[in-house]
Amino acid sequence: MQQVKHLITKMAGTAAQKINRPFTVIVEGNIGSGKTTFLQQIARNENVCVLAEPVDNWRDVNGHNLLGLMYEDPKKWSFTFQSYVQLTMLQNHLQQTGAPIKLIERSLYSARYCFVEKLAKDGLLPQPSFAVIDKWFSWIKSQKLAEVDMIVYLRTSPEVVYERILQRKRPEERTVSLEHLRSLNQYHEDWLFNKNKFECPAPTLVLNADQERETVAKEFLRLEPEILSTLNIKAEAHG
Ligand code: TTP
Ligand code: MG
Repeated sequence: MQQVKHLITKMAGTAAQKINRPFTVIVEGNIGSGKTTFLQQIARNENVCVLAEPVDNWRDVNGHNLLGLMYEDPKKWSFTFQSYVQLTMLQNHLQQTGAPIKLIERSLYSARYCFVEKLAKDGLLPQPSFAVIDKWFSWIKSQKLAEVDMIVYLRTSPEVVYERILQRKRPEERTVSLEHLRSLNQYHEDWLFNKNKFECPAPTLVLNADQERETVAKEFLRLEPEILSTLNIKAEAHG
């Protein structure tokens, strides 16, 4: 959607004087919340570098489908899978681009604060394995290798994403239950909405993503003044 791209361009232009790297937006939300679709609505051109989530890479690591293995036997494969997810997320954060704006589906943060956290709490990721992933995560953060400027949180209800996941029929996700989505939703909510669990690495814009995708994009546009003020930017100075 051309206008969405225009708005992000405007935000990035206004923030450019403050930072010496691309203005980086991460798009977060439960499985099936519409992150990929949202990114696709931002027209691709030389000003915007769009990095969709590397799900296909997770399905073929030297011929191994780590995503599939993780769902089949989480106790055995969660550490392997989440270690690789962390690597591919870091690669996205570090991806060089000449574009002034970078949009990333998910981030190191949601992998750690939602998925890894849940696996550990559910007893599927042993504490020593959790500790290793967390040490890597903390070190990456301390080195400022995953800096972000804005979070777009596509907020959904578990029932809606459950339906979408059933419809899209990703083979690995056939065992995903409504209960699992409710729990994952709570991790996202505590992190990005209630803000009572983990730090938010950037100002967060919350969109109701139960709606049709066109409506979500329109809502994003309608919130322009709020976005700009959240980012402490005076829109009129840069119109
Ligand atoms: P999502 O990262 O939520 O991506 P999606 O493409 O399903 O979302 P959208 O429809 O909004 O575009 O999940 C992809 C799959 O990877 C899903 O089965 C959950 C799994 N996953 C983990 O198990 N651990 C992780 O750390 C991440 C990031 C994903
Ligand atoms: Mg996606």
